Amino acid sequence: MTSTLEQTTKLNKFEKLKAEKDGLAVQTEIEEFARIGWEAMDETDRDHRLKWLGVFFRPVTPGKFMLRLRMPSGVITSEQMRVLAEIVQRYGDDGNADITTRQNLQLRGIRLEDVPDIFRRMEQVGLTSVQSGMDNVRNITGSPVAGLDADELYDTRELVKQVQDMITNNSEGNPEFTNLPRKFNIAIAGCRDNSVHAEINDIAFVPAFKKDETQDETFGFNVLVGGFFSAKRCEAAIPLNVWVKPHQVVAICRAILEVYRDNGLRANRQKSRLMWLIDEWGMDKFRSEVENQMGETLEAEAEKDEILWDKRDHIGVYPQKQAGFNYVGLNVPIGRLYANDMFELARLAEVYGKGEIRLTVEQNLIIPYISDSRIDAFLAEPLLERFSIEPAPLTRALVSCTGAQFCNFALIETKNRALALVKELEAELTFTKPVRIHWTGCPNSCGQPQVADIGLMGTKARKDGKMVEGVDLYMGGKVGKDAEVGTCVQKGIPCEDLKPLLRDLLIDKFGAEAL
Ligand code: SRM
Ligand code: SF4
Repeated sequence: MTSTLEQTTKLNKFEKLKAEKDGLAVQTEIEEFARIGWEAMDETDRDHRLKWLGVFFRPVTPGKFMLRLRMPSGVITSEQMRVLAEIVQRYGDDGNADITTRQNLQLRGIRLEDVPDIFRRMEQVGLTSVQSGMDNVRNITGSPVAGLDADELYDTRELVKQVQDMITNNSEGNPEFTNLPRKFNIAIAGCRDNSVHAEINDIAFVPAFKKDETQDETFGFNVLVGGFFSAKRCEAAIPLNVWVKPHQVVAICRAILEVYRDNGLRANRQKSRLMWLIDEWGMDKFRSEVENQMGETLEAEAEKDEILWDKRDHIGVYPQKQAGFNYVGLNVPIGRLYANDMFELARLAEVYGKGEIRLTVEQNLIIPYISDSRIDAFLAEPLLERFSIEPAPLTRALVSCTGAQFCNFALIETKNRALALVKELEAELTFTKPVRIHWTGCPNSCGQPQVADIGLMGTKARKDGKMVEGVDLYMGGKVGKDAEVGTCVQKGIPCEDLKPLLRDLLIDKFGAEAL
């Protein structure tokens, strides 16, 4: 029989560090870490285990940590936004916040000595960052207009919250789910336009009706599983062939997570995401293990789902289902917010709305509940000159991952370069519609180049015999109804040669015209 020690020595670095000490154990040590400082800390705790609390050591900016929150369905109140603004304001030029591709916020410039106090202040306003990194379930996404959209089929906010609460034990931290084989993504869609990119999640719930015995339509979700992007492999989620009612969502998430936790492949980090287990077992076995874990037989999937629309970006003014009220989507170029922006957004949401802000997976935001009579005054607010409701067509749909400014995986600078390039192209071309350009700094694909019209993935390219920053070009990503994952069509384009190439592409394939 192999001893535990022998087993541990065969494990890869990450399995080893989790076996030695659960990531969440640092929860009780955070005061001590804050006291001794990051330089004196055990490196494994600092570089890895702190991520279980959402605190990310940044080798690019040592001593200035990133704090990744959890924001179920991307909903944040003015009060919460103000607390986060105060947190980043303290760090002057180092402090800012990025809206992420999972409807979430990441704060920059955080000093370790402040973390215990930051956590206390977050807790007071109902915010948490627990289990937001490493081998945990990421922020759970839902429609950003849930509860507002007259055409929604189901308001998923409460379900998203319940799933988060189950996974995190109501934000206390939950050792049941702190040692998954790898990261894990969940999305719950209640609208018709697939606003969550269901297809790129490990579990996705998509709306679907079934007829009951009396031929009445009952609302539920078809369940998709195994979608993911990684440097080595990208897969769209595939049907579990199961349909669940809303009240079964938490239970099936729990069952899938338990099956994955206990059986998922752990030897090779590149082959540990859920789809690899599904490959190994086949879908029938996977489904029956999930049913065993739940202790019930699940209904087969509904014949068709209700994702029938193109994806909306929500930028602009839209009437809500609540008569007399509107939600207004603002474009936040490359998702970056500074403390003053955050204070101002909190104020605007309170003065004109009901103190609520929503974030989108396109790294933009929405302020709901603005009454018809207040719309004109709201639109005249100075912040809307920068966070526009009518941005230029490329800026409107631009998404970018963090890139080299803060991320040590990055092969290239992304956010600033992305913005500068679309500004130049917008000055030279006219467009009939927005073109969705997504930048990602390395093959990890955090900026989701595979869902874009034009996806750009950082790489090293060769120019005049020298290695320079470059991109691989992705095309064919389709979102909304019949979503499809795009693929690489050209490799190794030096960034300095990109502008003419994109210009031609926009003219040839997307109907742009030279000015
Ligand atoms: Fe990501 C790792 C940023 C969405 C796939 N991702 C990282 C790290 C934590 C790496 C690191 O430690 O530096 C990045 C932090 C950089 C920083 O300082 O900001 C990072 N990922 C991001 C964010 C912030 C990009 C953005 O600018 O919006 C997104 C945060 C979402 C959130 O709120 O939790 C983000 N990452 C994604 C997505 C998109 C999605 O979920 O829809 C993906 C592809 C989908 C997927 O995971 O299936 C993604 N990130 C990865 C991977 C590759 C995973 C894999 O299975 O191989 C890594 C690397 C890893 O986990 O080993 C990674
Ligand atoms: Fe960093 Fe790469 Fe993710 Fe961009 S895609 S945030 S460079 S890990």
